[in-house]
Amino acid sequence: MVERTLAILKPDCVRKKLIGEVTARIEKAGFNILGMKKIRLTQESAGEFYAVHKGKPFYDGLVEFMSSGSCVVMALEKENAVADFRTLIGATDPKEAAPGTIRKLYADNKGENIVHGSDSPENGEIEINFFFSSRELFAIE
Ligand code: IDP
Ligand code: MG
Repeated sequence: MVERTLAILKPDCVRKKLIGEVTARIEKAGFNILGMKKIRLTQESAGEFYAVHKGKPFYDGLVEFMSSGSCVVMALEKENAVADFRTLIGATDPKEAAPGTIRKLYADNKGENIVHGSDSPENGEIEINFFFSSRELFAIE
């Protein structure tokens, strides 16, 4: 099934000047980029985006990190996009990520792990709508 997933190139990705390399890997893996922009999350908006993790020990650090600099958000589309994107990025902790995955290649630790991917098609739609209006999404024609 053709699905959509949200990708966030996190502040560590932007600081390391890896926007181009990570985007190239995403395109080479077959994802269509429907929308893409640079944003800066406030602590409030980062907290809202990651509300599902509220109360977990890493939540405050996650909100701090995600609002510490700018991010690039992308709406991606592909057959089986959610699972395929998570395969491309690898496990949350780069130490556990498979060889050749984006997190294995570029991430420093479990918190600063370069990229976000949605965890279900339903959340993919919700997360894309968090950042993009329908007027900002364009199919490849
Ligand atoms: P995911 O990004 O692979 O879906 P989640 O469990 O949804 O992983 O966690 C969201 C984000 O919170 C992770 O990408 C990472 O930045 C951070 N995080 C998750 N678990 C930990 C942890 O144990 N220590 C530090 N940060 C964590
Ligand atoms: Mg997650």
